This record gives sequence, C-alpha cells and structure tokens, in this order.
Amino acid sequence: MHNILEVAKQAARIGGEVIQEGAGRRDSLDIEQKSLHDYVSEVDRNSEHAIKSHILSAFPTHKIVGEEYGEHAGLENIKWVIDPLDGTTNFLRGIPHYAVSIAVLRDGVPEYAVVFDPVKDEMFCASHGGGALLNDVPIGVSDLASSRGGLFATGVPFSGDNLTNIDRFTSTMVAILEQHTSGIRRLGSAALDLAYVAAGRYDGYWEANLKLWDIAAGVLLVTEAGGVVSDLRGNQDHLISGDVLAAGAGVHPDMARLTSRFYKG
Ligand code: 2AM
Ligand code: CA
Repeated sequence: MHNILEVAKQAARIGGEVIQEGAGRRDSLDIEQKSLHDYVSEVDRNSEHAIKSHILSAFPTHKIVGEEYGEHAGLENIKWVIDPLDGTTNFLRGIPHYAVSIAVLRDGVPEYAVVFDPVKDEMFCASHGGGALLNDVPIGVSDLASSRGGLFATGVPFSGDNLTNIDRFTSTMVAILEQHTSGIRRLGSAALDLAYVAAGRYDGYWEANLKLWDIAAGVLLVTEAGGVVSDLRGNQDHLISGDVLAAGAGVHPDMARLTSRFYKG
C-alpha cells in the first residue's frame, strides 16, 4: 500500500530533477507561446509527464489533472492537481524562483499538498489535519496581530481579463500600503507565495485570477500551518474563482476588509 503524501513528495522531486536538468541548458530549450505573455517549454511538459508516470505507477486508478496535459480519467472522488512548473516565466529567464506544486483532492477538498522548490531544495508539505512541514520540520504562519507593519506578497496582473480590471488591483495595493507595511513582494510563483505564508515568511498574500493548479497545494499548506485562506471577498470560493487571500489569523480579517472593498464581483 503506497502512502499518498510520500508518493506526492517523490513525484515532486522527480519533476524538480527534470526542471533543473532543463535549467542547465536553458538556451537550447524548445519554447512555445500559449498566449500573450504565457509561455510553455519542453521542461513544463516533461516535468508533468514524469510526475504523472510516477503517480500512476503507484495509483493507477486515480484521476489526474495537470496544467499542460489536462485530465487523465480515473476515480471521480480522488484527483491529483499538478502544476509541473509554477513560475515558468522566472525559469525561462534564469530567475531561480519556481516550484512544482502537487495537491490531492478528495471530493474537491485538498487532503495532501506538496510544493517543492528544486533550486533551494525546499520541500513544503501538508496533510489534512496533520500540520505543515518544511523539509520535515513543522512550520506555522506569522503571529502578527493585525496587518499593520506586515510583509506581503501579491501577483501583479500581466495579461487578459486581469488587465481590464487593473484599477481594482492598484486600489487594493494602495490600501494595503496605507497599512504601513514592511513591503510588498512580487516573486512570480503563486505556489511559493502560499508556501511562504505557511512558513511565516510573509504575513499575507493576495492575487486574483489564478488556476486551481497554482493554488490547490498552497492553500492546504497555509491552513495546516494555522492560517486562513479565502477569496478576495472573504468567502470560501477561492478554489473555484482562483482569487485568493491567505494570511495568519490576526492579519486575514484586516486584509479581507481591504480586498473586499475592491473585489465585489
Ligand atoms: P505558471 O508559471 O505556472 O504559469 C503568479 O502571478 C502566477 O501566474 C504564477 O504562479 C504563474 O504560474 C502565472 N503566470 C503565468 N504567466 C505569467 C507571467 N508572465 N508573469 C507572472 N506570472 C505568470
Ligand atoms: Ca505552470
């Protein structure tokens, strides 16, 4: 009998090896543009293929959905959600900040999560009710009592629908800055942003319009690390909408009050 979390961690390491092998020959990679500002390389595809093969060798009946290859049919109630390379733009430009993200959902609810950064060799993982770990050591969210003075992360809109609604992003940013923050970071990997909230490195993180594979693992990391996750209105629709707000319990209500002013629907 295979242990789901162990298989997820092994699969993430296998994906990480594919990515780092590709990083060593960046100039010769086969790169394709999926849409404006959205690129995919042979590394994204090879990583997903390797991850999927490993999962299916342990759990041949499980359902899998990945960013690059879509859905692999299987059991309806258990679904592996894979981002084989979160932070592709960073990767392609030689910016060493990207990750593999793997979540296992049971009836739509994240039960196991792994976010693996192959550059820093950081393995974040969580299981429902079992807490969150970084390289096998328990982690917890920040204990800041309010958003004042916090260090935050976000994602700056870069294309599509997000740009047509740019005002609500900039208004949110100003409102957060008015809290006298320690700064706002934009590092380009949603999975790692959430993992960093789980580890208490950021006090809070918000971003709109993400995909399920960007956030499914990260949201479980945050809640298992004692944090709170919602959409930008403060509701529990983040896995459906892809709009996410994650923070420690002291900071989340303040941030939700600010984001909900600008993200009404
Ligand atoms: P991806 O690398 O898996 O596509 C952060 O804003 C999220 O948006 C990332 O997790 C990233 O996931 C996605 N993204 C896609 N294109 C991007 C771009 N040009 N710049 C920043 N993020 C991008
Ligand atoms: Ca990706």
